[in-house]
Amino acid sequence: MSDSPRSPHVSRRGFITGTGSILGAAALTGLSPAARAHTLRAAVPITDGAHVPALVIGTGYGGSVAALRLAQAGVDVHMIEMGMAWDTPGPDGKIFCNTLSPDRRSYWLRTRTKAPLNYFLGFPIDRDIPRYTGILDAEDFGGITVYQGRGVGGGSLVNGGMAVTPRRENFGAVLPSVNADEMYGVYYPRANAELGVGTVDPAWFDSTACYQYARVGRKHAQRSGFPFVFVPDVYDWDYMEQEAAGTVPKSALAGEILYGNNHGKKSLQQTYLARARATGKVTVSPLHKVTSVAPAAGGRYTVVIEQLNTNGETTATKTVTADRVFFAAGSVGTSKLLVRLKATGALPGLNDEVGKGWGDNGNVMCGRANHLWDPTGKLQSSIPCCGIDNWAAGGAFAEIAPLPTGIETYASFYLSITRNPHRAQFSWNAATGRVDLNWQTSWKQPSIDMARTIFDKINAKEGTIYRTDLFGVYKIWGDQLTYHPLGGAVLDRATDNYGRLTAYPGLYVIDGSLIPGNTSVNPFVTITALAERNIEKIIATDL
Ligand code: FAE
Repeated sequence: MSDSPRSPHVSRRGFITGTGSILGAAALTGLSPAARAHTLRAAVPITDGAHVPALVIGTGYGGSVAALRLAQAGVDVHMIEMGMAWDTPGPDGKIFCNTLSPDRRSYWLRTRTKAPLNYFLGFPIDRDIPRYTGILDAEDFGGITVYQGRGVGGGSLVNGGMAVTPRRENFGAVLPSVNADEMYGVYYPRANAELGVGTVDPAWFDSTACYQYARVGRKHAQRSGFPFVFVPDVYDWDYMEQEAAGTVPKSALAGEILYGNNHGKKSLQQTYLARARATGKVTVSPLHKVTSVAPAAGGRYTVVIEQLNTNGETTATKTVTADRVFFAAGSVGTSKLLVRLKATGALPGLNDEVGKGWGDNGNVMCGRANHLWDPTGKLQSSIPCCGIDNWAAGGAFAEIAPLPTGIETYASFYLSITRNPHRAQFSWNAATGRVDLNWQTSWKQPSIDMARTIFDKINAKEGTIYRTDLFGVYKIWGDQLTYHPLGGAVLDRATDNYGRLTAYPGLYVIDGSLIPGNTSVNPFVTITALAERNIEKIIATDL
């Protein structure tokens, strides 16, 4: 591990002078979809009866960090991913579809889209699509829909790329058992450097049409006395400037987000996973889903894996053995697996904290209706780059989000992250054979109240009102969902302080399920940094 600590506050150009790997990743973003696909294609599906030294379940942030660092330590790694590889262009020449024309590539095994913002001017905007192993899973539980990325790269494929390090004064509440000095001195800088984090050039921000919506958001925040902050992102800002200049194919400026970005965004495919594959020691099996992990002879584990077709049907069941298994299936995926395996007798020794401590990172959305003299612009970059920080005074951090509809909406749109205290639990339902989550929709009320500390004040100051046409018929708050599932296998509770499932030597959790429900900002930098911390310890002491 040769990375040198860096400031978590990485400047726009700062990361470009960093490691060669990051330069390589940045260069990749400008390639055509076909060229990117060729660069990334390396999948050799796992075979029935195989033995692997390290098996990683899932290819999101936690899984990618684990794979890279294990491979660099000389360990052969096989990654199992239930989603597709997303390395092959479709008939339109593009790997991913955009938000304006969602097709079968958009949703995981749905026959109708389920857009997070699903109404416009009070009319539903969801549409029928063919059932397919698409990229965005809108997973429904009783009281909440949890959005997650499906495919090689996990959430990095679908997310907005907002790469935010929590304020240090908030860290004690985010991960109480973790040494903050180590995180801010070593692991946050390492994560930021590897992910290729940068910020928009403020001068370009002030002049480009595609951030008019964000400038309106800034003006309104500042006139009400709220701190406005630029938010780092893993999008290639130089590429976006070229998009605006019309010299390269458009992605952020073509409504690409939620269902993948064909250019510009440095997803894990361009960063951690590219480096992992370059070691020659990491193999990925897409469209493979882990269904069981149980102890086997000789301290190994038996892992059962279903191979899927693009209709979601099982075409083969494979049983392999692994010396070590890393659960990196995301907060929901890992929690569901562990809860089921404990309840059904495969891993009965898991402790009673498994499934507990799940939170939604306090997500809640809303829109404000602006005056006709305050347009937000018909061209909106799909990549958010700024926010309103009222965490200390009101318990809310609101990102100023785009509404990339292609028409003037006169709306300001926000995703707030709030200090919601509620925590839910996953439990095994033997009658249905499913894992349930006991989150209640009414538990969003504290989030709404915290978001209102910002937007009631802005509305009063600006003489504006909330939009009521974006989440239903006369509905102000997008309170039915989260983009940021966290917890379910909480660090130092369900696991030891480094993610070890101590009853089963060789089993580890290394994803967002370790974080107890809230990060005060967007979560993936914290998930990545924590994974860096934990895998370093595991490699040093367990291998
Ligand atoms: P994750 O990235 O979800 O990866 C888990 C992987 O495991 C997925 O690829 C699954 O398909 C796979 N998997 C699950 N179960 C199985 C199984 N049984 N067998 C095989 N594979 C399996 O986990 N965060 C930010 O910080 N900034 C943002 O701007 C941001 N925007 C977002 C926008 C959207 C629409 C969404 C959905 C999320 C956003 N997030 C954002 C959240 C972020 O993507 C998320 O916290 C991380 O991706 C979670 O990382 P994990 O490694 O925990």
